[in-house]
Amino acid sequence: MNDIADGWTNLKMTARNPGLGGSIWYQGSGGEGDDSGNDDAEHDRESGLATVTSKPELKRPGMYKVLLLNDDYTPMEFVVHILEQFFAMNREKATQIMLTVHTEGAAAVGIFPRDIAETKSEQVNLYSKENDHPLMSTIEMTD
Ligand code: TYC
Repeated sequence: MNDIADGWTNLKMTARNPGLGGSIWYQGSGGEGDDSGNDDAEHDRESGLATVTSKPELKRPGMYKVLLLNDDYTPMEFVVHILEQFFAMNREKATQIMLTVHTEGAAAVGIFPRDIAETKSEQVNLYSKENDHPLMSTIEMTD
């Protein structure tokens, strides 16, 4: 077993390592109670304590799509400008994505950690409002 934490892997907790993992420890063959997913008991060679490893409590943060929504009024050139400025696209890519939104109704324009996706979407909506265009973006969790 590899107990070196990589930031996401759970730590094994023993009497000497009362860590964050929430594991339990017990002596001998007590055996009472439901250790909910902790059936991977092993014997601690030094102390004679049986240790149980809990299931990981940290989950990798999800990624979020920033979606751009079509409307009937925002000028195409303004949408291209948004995609260049906020999503670092070149003119050709920005034009292609803008036309996809125009014809399909919406398209993902980038995938980011949640905070960054939220900020980008808010920036687009604010900048559009400041320029009197109804262009809207939103975010959506990836699968
Ligand atoms: N449908 C708009 C027009 O015909 C163009 C447009 C494209 C608007 C993409 C919004 O997200 C958008 N002027």
